Amino acid sequence: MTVTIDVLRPDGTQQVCEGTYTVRGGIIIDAAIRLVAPPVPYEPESSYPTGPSAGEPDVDCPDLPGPVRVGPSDPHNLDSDGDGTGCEADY
Ligand SMILES: [Ca+2]
Repeated sequence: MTVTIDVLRPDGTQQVCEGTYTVRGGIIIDAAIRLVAPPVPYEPESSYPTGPSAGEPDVDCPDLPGPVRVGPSDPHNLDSDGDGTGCEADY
């Protein structure tokens, strides 16, 4: 039996493992599981609050208390370096 396992570790990183279980008589008698992808750091941007939506009047960084998550659309042009987080430090 071939399996793929998504592992969410206690520190917030994610791993993907896959491998083969050998089952005989309803009992797992052997398992060969290996790591497929290295740990992916938990998306730090998700700890920021979501930025203003496109429907609001124009918002600039001084109007906000700190960094915000803007996503790829960035309707208020708050993300100068395009990494998905607006108003990081340079305002
Ligand atoms: Ca940015």
